[in-house]
Amino acid sequence: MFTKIPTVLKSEEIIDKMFRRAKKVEVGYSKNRLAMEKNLSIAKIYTARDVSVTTLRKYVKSFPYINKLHPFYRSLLDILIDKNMYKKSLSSVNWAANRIESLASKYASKIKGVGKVEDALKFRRQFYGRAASILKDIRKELDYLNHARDVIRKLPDVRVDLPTIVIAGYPNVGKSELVARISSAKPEIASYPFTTKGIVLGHYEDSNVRVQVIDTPGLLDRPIEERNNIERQGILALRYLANLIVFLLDPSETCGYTMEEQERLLEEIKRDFHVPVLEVENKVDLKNSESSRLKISARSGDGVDALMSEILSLLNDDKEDSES
Ligand SMILES: Nc1nc2c(ncn2[C@@H]2O[C@H](COP(=O)(O)OP(=O)(O)OP(=O)(O)O)[C@@H](O)[C@H]2O)c(=O)[nH]1
Ligand SMILES: [Mg+2]
Repeated sequence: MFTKIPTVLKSEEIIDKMFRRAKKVEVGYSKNRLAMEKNLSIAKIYTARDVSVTTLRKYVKSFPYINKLHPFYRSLLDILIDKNMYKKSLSSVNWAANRIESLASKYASKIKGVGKVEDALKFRRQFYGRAASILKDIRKELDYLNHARDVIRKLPDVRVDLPTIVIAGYPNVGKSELVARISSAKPEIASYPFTTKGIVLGHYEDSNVRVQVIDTPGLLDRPIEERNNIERQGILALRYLANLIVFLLDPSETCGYTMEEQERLLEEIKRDFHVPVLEVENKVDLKNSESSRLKISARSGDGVDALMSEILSLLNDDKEDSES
């Protein structure tokens, strides 16, 4: 989704590129040395302008407006980059492009009026000096944009337009096994800024709907209290994506966590996310509890069809709620 943002050159690199291209410019031979030098100087100035201005404007155009992004991405970027610096950088780059453009016109018309070859050369050099110094002035801003590019490109490439379920629960309760069972294709892994493991994206598909299924190893699998503020916000960003959280419990406790611990995490997620939570007990083949929760075995597939119909019906309610 964000892969089209180009690498941002350093200001020295743009200056080099600008001079390299201007140097190659030639004009047709003319017996009138003055006319020829004037044409040549103007042509070089325009080339230098085109190279630098096109480069800068391409950056301004390809970086997203953070405020127009989906709230999921917006909330992640709020934590990951300095929004003021980001905006300031883009507007400085835009300013530099405009400034170089108007200087080019100004110097071209000065050169048109000169009567001596040396004056044409002098104005050409003056333009070069000023354009280069404008580019040097935005060195920090260009560097910042390049940093922002690296951050933005690492954002998980999710489908914000699809109904989405997020699978939560302690490690080893069977989240991955469930995602693999209900996903039509092999799930993909996308990086997520607050976990080294990455999130897993699968899709459930039948003839009527397509649902995005997100497994969150390392994110929704331990008490949120154990997280620092930034991590917590990063995890909570998932609420903008999830239409439904499916919380898996393992009553057999073979996952290594007691039901008491698991219930505590469940309560915490219900409290913090403000997203409907479907509670599901997994591994019924090992232990069938007394509770009234939905029960499945992700391993054998028992109860998974019933779970899917429940999920689809809840997603449908959610859709009707948001439409009414
Ligand atoms: N008996 C039984 N074992 C299961 C079931 N579902 C998952 N398991 C097993 O439980 C173990 C953990 O399953 P995973 O799907 O990797 O668990 P997870 O929640 O994704 O774990 P993390 O990725 O570490 O958070 C694996 O050995 C699974 O084969 C089930 O329904 N019954
Ligand atoms: Mg897993």
